[in-house]
Amino acid sequence: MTAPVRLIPTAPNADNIAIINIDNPPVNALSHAVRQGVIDAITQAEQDENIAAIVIYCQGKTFIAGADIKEFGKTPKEPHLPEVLQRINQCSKPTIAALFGTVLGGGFELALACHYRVAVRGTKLGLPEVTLGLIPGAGGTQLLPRIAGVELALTMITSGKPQKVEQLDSYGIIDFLINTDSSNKEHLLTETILFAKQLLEKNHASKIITQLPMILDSEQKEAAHLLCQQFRDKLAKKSRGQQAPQSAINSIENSFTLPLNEAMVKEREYFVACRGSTQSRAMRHAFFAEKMTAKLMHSGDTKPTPTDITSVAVIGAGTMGGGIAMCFANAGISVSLLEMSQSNLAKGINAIAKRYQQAEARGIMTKQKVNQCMALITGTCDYQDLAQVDLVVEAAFETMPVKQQIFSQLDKVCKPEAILASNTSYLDIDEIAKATTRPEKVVGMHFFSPANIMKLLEVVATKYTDAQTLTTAMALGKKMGKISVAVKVCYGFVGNRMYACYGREANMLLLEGATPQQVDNAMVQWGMAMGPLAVNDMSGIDIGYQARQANTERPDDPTYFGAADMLVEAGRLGQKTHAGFYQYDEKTNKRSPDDAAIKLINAHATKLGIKQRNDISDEEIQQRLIFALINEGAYILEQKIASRASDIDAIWLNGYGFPRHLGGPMCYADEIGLETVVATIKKFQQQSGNTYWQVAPLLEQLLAQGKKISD
Ligand code: 3H9
Repeated sequence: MTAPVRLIPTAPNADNIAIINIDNPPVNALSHAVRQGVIDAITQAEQDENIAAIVIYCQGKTFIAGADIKEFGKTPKEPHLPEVLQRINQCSKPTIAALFGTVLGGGFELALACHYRVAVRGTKLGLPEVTLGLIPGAGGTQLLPRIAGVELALTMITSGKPQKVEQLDSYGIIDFLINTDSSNKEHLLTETILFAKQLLEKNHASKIITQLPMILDSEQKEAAHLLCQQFRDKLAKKSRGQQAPQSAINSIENSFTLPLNEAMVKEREYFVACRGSTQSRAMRHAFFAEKMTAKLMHSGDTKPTPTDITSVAVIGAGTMGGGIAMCFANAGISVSLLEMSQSNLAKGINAIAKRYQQAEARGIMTKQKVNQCMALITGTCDYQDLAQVDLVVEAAFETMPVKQQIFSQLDKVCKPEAILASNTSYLDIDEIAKATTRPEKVVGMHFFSPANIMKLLEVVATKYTDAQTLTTAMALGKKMGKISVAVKVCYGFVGNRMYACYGREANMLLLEGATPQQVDNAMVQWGMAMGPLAVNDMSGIDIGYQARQANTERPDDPTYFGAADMLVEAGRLGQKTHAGFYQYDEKTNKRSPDDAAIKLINAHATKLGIKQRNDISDEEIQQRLIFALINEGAYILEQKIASRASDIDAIWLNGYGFPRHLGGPMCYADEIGLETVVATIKKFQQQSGNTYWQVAPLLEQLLAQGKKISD
């Protein structure tokens, strides 16, 4: 194994300039070997009299993208990153970082510790630590505000969002911006060496960090405190329940109240506390769970290469079909949108144009990008126009006869190698595939609404889908920026099947005497983005009602979704009728509790012979909804509908607003312990006496073996 860090004592055409060459694929993370290697290289360069300046340069696709996240769960090993950065900064010879790619976390901190920074256009700089439940732990909260100001530091550190160097031009972070992009890395190296030569010619010395100014007068200090408070208040709502953003603000505040060395010590304390927290463990789990979804379990040795998809068709120009068409267009793929009539088609395309206009108005997309996307979308009412597309996604009505008829028609007109995908949320895709002569090329691509916004894509393999088709659908998802998770066929697949158990308990609790706002508040308090009943009102209670009516596997139990079904039959469909579990103001759509709904639910409970109680606690609501999810997730794993527990977590994090700092339902189960989970499920089974609370055998088995779900 070659060392990941090498000192090249003489750069091309510059005898007195050394290069510290870092080569640690895939993203040059600051693993222990890299940290040690950098210290050794700096020491060696300092001792070498022939070396006058040092360029830090990386091989591969990016400059250092941060600390090695895999090491965070292990015993920390010296040298720690702050020590490495201090060594770089206190080096008596100028150190210059040559930046390209995604310069993130510890990578950006290392660059800030260098005396100078050179970058190519398009380089992204960021401190994404909060997305991992951390704060920058090697000077980021001190160096960034000192170099670029408190406001930028607060924005970048608390959002975790990287920014392009061009956007940061006026902040004094980059000393020299090269007018090429990272595709020309040799040019970056040549220009950085030239920059170093010029520094030496002009006799520029090292810029030791302790000399960085951060002197604010009392007025400026007051303004900076106020800004910190504004961020605190904003993030208390936006990142509800998360520790890291608040710790980051505290640490940034130290940058103008404490001397650098003291503030650095405090930063490290905050970092270490965050690193050891359950929140950070859960968020690191989420990071790797999302990366893992892309790794398909292949039965053979050969891994199929995805087919290149350059043109697609979408059947149905409704809200879902339109959103799916936008996903393809956004990824630069041409889309043919098929509708039954010209008027429906015109309506669908107009709706897409409106959504793009909104994106442009909000500054999410440029006019140029909107025009490019719209130019990629064409409409047709003729199936023959789909003869040459590489892939079709059907997003038509959710009934088996309609889907089978569409697939049979597609099979006749599409080229033999075309992939035929269905966006069905519940229906048996094995049955849909049978309507074609190419069942191996049929797959589910289950988008979540709004399709152009939601990150999740369930890629559903039928029992006929071949590896090539599955790999292609997964790769296409990635190209569209989705978290694609491969799952197998069952009613509702992974996400909606679990959601049915969650919704079932929410509805049951209403019949038992909880109010809609009590259920929703308890779940929001627990960390969900929205309460289940408010979500149901938003999407339309009738959608689930119709799906349950069509489901032949639906339990023969009038209490099952009894409250929701009764409300639909009473004409209360949710926001669209201004009445559902709540009432909605006709003008503003503002939600408020509705006594009429509560009366209807209570009367229905009496009709069903359910004795209501007034002792339902928030804890009971939270446990019943979340443990129902965990139990169903365990059945799903046992039945191999999902390949890994972490895939289930990725689905819930990206499709259902599960709080990231709790890592997903299966991660959460491991965190609280299977003993508690199993004992509580058994208690609910005893209390309810119904069959919904049968403990999944997998949970019992893991508990008996002393294992976790993630093992
Ligand atoms: C930090 O720096 C703390 C410091 O402040 C203080 C320390 C004291 N470590 O995403 P990709 C792996 S916190 C380990 O598919 P892309 C990833 O798992 C860190 N592994 O590529 C995957 O592995 P595999 C702050 C990492 O081109 C492979 O690399 N930094 C790390 O689409 C390729 O990843 C971050 O949070 C890592 N840091 O995107 C950056 N990063 O092939 C996190 C990646 O086995 N990383 N891997 O599945 C990213 O945002 C993206 O990976 C990046 C590349 C944009 C860099």
